[in-house]
Amino acid sequence: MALAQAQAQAAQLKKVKKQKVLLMGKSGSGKSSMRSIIFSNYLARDTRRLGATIDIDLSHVKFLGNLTLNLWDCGGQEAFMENYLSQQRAHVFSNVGVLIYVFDIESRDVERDLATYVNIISALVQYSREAKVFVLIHKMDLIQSLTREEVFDRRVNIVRRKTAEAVAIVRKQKPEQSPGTPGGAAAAAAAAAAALAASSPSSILDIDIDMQLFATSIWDQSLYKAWASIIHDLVPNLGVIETQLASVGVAIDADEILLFERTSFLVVSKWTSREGDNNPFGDRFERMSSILKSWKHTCSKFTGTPRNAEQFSDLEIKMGTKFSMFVTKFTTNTYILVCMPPGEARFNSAKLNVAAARPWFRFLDGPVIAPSAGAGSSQHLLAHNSAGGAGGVQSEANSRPLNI
Ligand SMILES: Nc1nc2c(ncn2[C@@H]2O[C@H](COP(=O)(O)OP(=O)(O)OP(=O)(O)O)[C@@H](O)[C@H]2O)c(=O)[nH]1
Ligand SMILES: [Mg+2]
Repeated sequence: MALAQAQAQAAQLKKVKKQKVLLMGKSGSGKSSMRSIIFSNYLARDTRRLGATIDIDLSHVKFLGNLTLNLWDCGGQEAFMENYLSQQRAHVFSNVGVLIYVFDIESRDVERDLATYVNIISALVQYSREAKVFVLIHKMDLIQSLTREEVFDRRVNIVRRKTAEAVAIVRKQKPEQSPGTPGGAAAAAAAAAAALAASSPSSILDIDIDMQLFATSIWDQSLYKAWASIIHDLVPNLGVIETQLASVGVAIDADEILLFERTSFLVVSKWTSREGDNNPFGDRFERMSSILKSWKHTCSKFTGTPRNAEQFSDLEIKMGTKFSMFVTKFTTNTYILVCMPPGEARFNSAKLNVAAARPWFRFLDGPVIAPSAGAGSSQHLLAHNSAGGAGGVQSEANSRPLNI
């Protein structure tokens, strides 16, 4: 039984996942800006220099070792949008894993924006019914902070209503009619609807869109919260990562552990102790992403190295009797942040043990060749726990990090 489980887990660790991610929304809404900040180390102010995207800017973002995001940054000028909905309809909307739709909250033509959104959702539902939808209500920094929540809530209600409308359009769509799409597009849309209806006639009726909405701005950490949620569901082997992080956390008696992807500094996974759960700062995860990204930029500025270069391998913060924390290069594709209760010996021991745990997270860097490497790892770390409290942990005096 255990062997079968280990084999299944090992097979999973070998898989490389590709995801088509559509980034859509009106021209100037901020799509390329957020993409450049998250994946290309741009500063928010650098985005003012970005030109409008022409047609589709396709990029392949390698996220960890076994996830590739095929990011389709779709220029939002009207002529392009019409083209995606007509001539390029099947090409753009087929096999989509995630649609990220960006609304500019300051847009003057809300009705028109919403009408376009409805058309996009209808096309998505026709071609990629299983796709997840993330709606970002963007440029929230332009709204007075006192009314931000209210403005966001109002927009959420409208978007949800419009999404339901889009689904209703697809439900009603007869094979021979396709509203709102001209010429060849009508034929393409009708054919798709017909194929969908023929394959499973009842399934059109229970279209249920998996949708999440976020208020975002490139000027604060809200962008990291939204994008961490987007990638969270896409990361392969998340269960394995979570289990192993928990094992490390318990073994070293940490308050909290965060695992970051090394370029974007998005939180891939986290573990919090019961004590750590009392932390009142619910936005600390995205704040840490934002702080570490800024730290990286500062390092680059003062060392004269390119922003994309690896800027630091270790960062330690000791806050007297409150807490201590370290961020360290973990695997090739990740950094790990460990927050500990105060205490020098505990801190040093945690650093050694985190270094010793590295080999068991090697699967984060790519498909695992030897099945035992990933599969055995959680058992090994759990053995540390079951040894009972600090007894299972390597102590500072007698431990050495593994040579890897
Ligand atoms: N105030 C504010 N401005 C933003 C924000 N995000 C992006 N911008 C600005 O909006 C402008 C347009 O951003 P882009 O990212 O080029 O817009 P886009 O959606 O890619 O536009 P197209 O490529 O034409 O579809 C830039 O000047 C950005 O600096 C934000 O959160 N707040
Ligand atoms: Mg753009």
